[in-house]
Amino acid sequence: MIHACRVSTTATLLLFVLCSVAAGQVKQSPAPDVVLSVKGEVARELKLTLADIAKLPRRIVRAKDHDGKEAAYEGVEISEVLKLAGAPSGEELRGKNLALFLVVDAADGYRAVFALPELDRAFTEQRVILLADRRDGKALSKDDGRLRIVVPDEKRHGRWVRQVVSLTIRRS
Ligand SMILES: Nc1nc2c(c(=O)[nH]1)N[C@H]1C(S)=C(S)[C@@H](COP(=O)(O)O)O[C@H]1N2
Ligand SMILES: [Mo]
Repeated sequence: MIHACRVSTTATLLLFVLCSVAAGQVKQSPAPDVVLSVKGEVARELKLTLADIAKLPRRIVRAKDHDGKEAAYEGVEISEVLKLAGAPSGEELRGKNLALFLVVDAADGYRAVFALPELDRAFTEQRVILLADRRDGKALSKDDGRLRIVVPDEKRHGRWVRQVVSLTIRRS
């Protein structure tokens, strides 16, 4: 009886160890639903899913796309994502921090840069730079990808980065 009990205790322990190892391995592989990495000179590097992004304050802006068509773009301001990552903002954007910039990377290797004050409410009251995930109430097109930058007040569309995959804060 005692012997049987020991065997089952050992088996339970073994099962526990195996399960922990398996769980650890699952944790190590990147979550498949991560759509955006935020990294570089930030307090906390982030890997965000669309659900994480949906929890941030949302905005809708009307803007003309590259074909001259007006549309309602919905998403979150880049500044909100940077705030979540603890990137310097507002009062902290002084001295050496004014040499910080944001690199937006797309899945096709396209990249565009923004200076941090361009994205900061303390510097600019009405300017919106949006990380959009919807257009006219629908998910973005396949070409746009899951996330696209929208800069409503820019007449040229070079910085309207499609298929955004990461935001990196760098120091020049
Ligand atoms: N990922 C990615 N985004 C991009 C580009 C690109 O080549 N790759 N081209 C840019 C340029 S130069 C312009 S003018 C617009 C064109 O927008 P459209 O593809 O919606 O017409 O997308 C911008 N965003
Ligand atoms: Mo362009």
